[in-house]
Amino acid sequence: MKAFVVIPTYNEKDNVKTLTSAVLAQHPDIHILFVDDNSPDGTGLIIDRLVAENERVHVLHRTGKLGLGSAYREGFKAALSMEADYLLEMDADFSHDPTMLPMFLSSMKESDLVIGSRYLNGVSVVNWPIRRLMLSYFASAYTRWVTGLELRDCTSGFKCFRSSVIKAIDLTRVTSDGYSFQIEMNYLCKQKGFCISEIPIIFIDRHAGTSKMSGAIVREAVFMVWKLRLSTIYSKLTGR
Ligand SMILES: Nc1nc2c(ncn2[C@@H]2O[C@H](COP(=O)(O)OP(=O)(O)O)[C@@H](O)[C@H]2O)c(=O)[nH]1
Ligand SMILES: [Mg+2]
Repeated sequence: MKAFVVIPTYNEKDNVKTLTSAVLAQHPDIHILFVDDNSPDGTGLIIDRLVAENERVHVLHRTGKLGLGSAYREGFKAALSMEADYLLEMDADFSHDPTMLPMFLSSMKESDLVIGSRYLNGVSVVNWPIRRLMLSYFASAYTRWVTGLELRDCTSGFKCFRSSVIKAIDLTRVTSDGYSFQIEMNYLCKQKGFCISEIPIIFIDRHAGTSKMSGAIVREAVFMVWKLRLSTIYSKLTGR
């Protein structure tokens, strides 16, 4: 079994080394694929050293900041070409707890996509400013309302896909650049009838580095959900 943890990085120099040992320690069949967008803080060079030190660490270097969504699309393609059985998504800032990885893998027995949920049992988020927490919490409620997705956490970035799921989705038609990539992928998985489940996680705000969240990322998500909904209505009406 090969499980690839795909980790997009932009200015994460203080996190990648400790994260690598924490992730690799969880299971002997886990590989890491970093997708670094030419981070100005030198993250890419640190990752190159980690790749040289360990055959389970891989990296995709990109020319500039191209967004989290495209980082995952390119990372998934590369991981599939390295015969990944499972494709995991994880942030590089320890907001996602590496010790949860075995739980994701064991939960894949019954599901095609397992989502680490911050809102399964109330709210499991630590140290986020209230504004940010409200934004995230209501983004899920808004997404449920517009798309009909029945997930408690529609925007979580801690997930595990069976590789056949990613193969079944035409990634060239997935257009989100920012965090609405999570919504779009969840929605396409549901449309294709894959079995999706949520497991509870605790999300802790980052210690090192800064968030890449922006107004543009929020705006993209606000409109993306309507695009998804309208595309379903259109295909129902036209049968295409
Ligand atoms: N390669 C790449 N990684 C990104 C980009 N934007 C964010 N990331 C990474 O995506 C993950 C989540 O970003 P973060 O800023 O922590 O988001 P937040 O937790 O929602 O504030 C982190 O590992 C970032 O380094 C990007 O444009 N390109
Ligand atoms: Mg973060």
